[in-house]
Amino acid sequence: MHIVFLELDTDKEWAVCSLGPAFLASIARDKGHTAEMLRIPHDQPIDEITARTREANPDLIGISMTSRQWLRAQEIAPAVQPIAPVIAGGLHATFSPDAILREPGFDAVCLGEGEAPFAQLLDHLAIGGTLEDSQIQNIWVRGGPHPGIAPPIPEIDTIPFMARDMLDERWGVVHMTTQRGCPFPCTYCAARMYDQLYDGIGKYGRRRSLESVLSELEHIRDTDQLSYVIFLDDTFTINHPWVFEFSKTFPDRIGVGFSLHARAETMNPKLIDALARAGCKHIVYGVESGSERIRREVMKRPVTNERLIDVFERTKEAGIMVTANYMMGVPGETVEDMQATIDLHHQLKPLDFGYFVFYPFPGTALFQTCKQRGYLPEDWWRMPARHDQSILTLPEISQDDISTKFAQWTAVRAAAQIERTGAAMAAC
Ligand code: B12
Ligand code: SF4
Repeated sequence: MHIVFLELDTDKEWAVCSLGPAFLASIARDKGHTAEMLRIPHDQPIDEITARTREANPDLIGISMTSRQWLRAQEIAPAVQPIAPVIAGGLHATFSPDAILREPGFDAVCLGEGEAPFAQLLDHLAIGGTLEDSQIQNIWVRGGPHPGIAPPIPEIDTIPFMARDMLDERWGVVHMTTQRGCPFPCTYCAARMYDQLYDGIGKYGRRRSLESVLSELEHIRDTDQLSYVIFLDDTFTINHPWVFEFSKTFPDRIGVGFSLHARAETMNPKLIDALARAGCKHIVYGVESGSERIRREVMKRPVTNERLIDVFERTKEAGIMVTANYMMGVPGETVEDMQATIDLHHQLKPLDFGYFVFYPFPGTALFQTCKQRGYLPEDWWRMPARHDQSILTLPEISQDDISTKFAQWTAVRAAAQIERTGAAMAAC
């Protein structure tokens, strides 16, 4: 069978594609099937997409979806479905399966971790079965009953390495995951919802052995090109013994620079120094709010501003570039709270930063809050998941207040760019 995954670019082409299909393509190829990825630009007309898909001649079409990709998927799925059955998966599909199966164009949705159910589905289709007569846990077929959820794969070292041709990687910059799941309870975060999906069924949080991670990197270096590693784990710095061991071994066995995402609360000076010595060049920290009240009461992140400032300083002192991510427009936030985030940013002084208007991802605790309190518009699932405009009607702040703050952040960014350019010119 030939499986075609459509990678739906939204506002821009990301440097790396969805990782889910890269794992599933490996599974399919191990079983003797073929798989390819068609990258779909955000403005490609539907008839061209249909023509490309028809030319690829799929037996099954897979679409991986974040909430932002969902609107585009609604346009594309009905157009390609006459060519082959369409199955959706990914974060958004897992937490909004009923909304997806209500729309035309989707034959099935894969809930949660995809490797085992996808393998079973391929086995079933390969012997002449159909999606309709499949009865596979985690694969919810249109019109059928909820399929139930199987436990996640207990030992993630057994999952085959990603099929890297599906990721569109360039110049030897490779993307890696060393774990699945995150133990923290942030109320706005979609990633941690997997824990709730598997509550009472199995443990979603699992880390690969160091040996598995290093041998994948050595394999890439020996067979292709390896110049830099981007670790995409939600929080690379949980499980300190693992991270210290990694920091000792990585320079000798791999010896290239790398970047990672971390939660500031997990950092300490020893860990920062160990990572810097191992080749860490860049850390992305989620700060989210400058208001300790909002972090503590709304986001379930009871860290102090003082601690954040300290971690940022120590990271920079160790020679690691820092990016901070901020959010605005969460329930309970006031205009003063949003300003506190900008004020904290000026104290943290990261090299780079991202600023996002809060969007309530389905399945999260804050999504439930918004739903219960009537903050969500009725047709929220048909609206784009944007990061520059709020879809919520909040009692404390208006959509205009949020847009004004977003514009203020844009001005902060412009000023930072001018400052950087000035510093670079002065250094010349
Ligand atoms: C790596 C990453 C990226 C990468 C790759 C994206 C991707 N989808 O893989 C890049 C850099 C492109 C990216 C960009 C963005 N991301 Co991002 N990203 C992640 C991150 C940290 C890891 C994803 C990952 O590697 N997962 C590992 C794989 C194995 O898991 P998986 O994706 O769930 O896939 C499994 C199953 O879902 C299933 N499956 C997946 N696809 C399919 C398809 C089919 C057909 C089937 C059958 C099964 C299946 O099988 C897979 C294997 O088990 C997650 C956090 C997280 N833990 O999920 C955030 C996350 C997915 N990103 C998020 C967001 C918000 C964004 C951005 C909007 C960022 C921004 N603010 O601009 C953009 C949007 C990208 C887009 N195109 O829409 C949110 C999405 C929330 C939501 N409900 O939509 C997450 C959950 C972060 C968060 N904490 O909330 N991101
Ligand atoms: S630490 Fe990051 S990945 Fe983990 S729950 Fe919080 S926001 Fe999500």
